[in-house]
Amino acid sequence: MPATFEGAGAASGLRFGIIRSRFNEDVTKRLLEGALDALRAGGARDESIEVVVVPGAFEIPLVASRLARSRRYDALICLGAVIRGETPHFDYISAEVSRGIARVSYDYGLPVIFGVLTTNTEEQADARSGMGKTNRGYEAAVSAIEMANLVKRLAKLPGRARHSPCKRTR
Ligand code: INI
Repeated sequence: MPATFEGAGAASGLRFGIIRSRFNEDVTKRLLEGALDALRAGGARDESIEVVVVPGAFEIPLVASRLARSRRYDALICLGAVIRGETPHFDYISAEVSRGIARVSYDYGLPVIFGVLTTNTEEQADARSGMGKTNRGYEAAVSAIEMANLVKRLAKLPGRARHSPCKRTR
């Protein structure tokens, strides 16, 4: 059987950064509560969690990039709510925030989890930020724990020995 790698494990001993946008604040505060519930349930201590608040979802990637650059965290969790009914530029904001978050993740080799709701209505946003495990913030934090453990595990895999160039003999 081939070796299989999964990110099983707890959140204890890991550091998490959370970026929460203030736009649609009722929703994003509930996403934050969900994320904190999942991290605490996984064994994370409050001292290992830091929360940064930004004005809107559009600003999330910049702060994610700054936090990733600090090398202070094992995973970042991005929480926001973009609701179509409220803006003609819904498509621009949701495209940029998703692209930006993915880019930070690839650039830094760090799990940067997409916990941004993009919904057509406020009702849909409410439904995805309620109590319990279907809260998108809760789900995002569960993914963050899994990915932080997986990336740590993969980092310990030995690489292949490099070919050393032949020495010239006279
Ligand atoms: N930001 C959001 O997070 N959600 C929205 O639904 C939203 N709407 O509707 O416009 C929104 N706009 C603000 C945007 O994210 C930036 O903060 C703003 O454009 C300043 O750069």
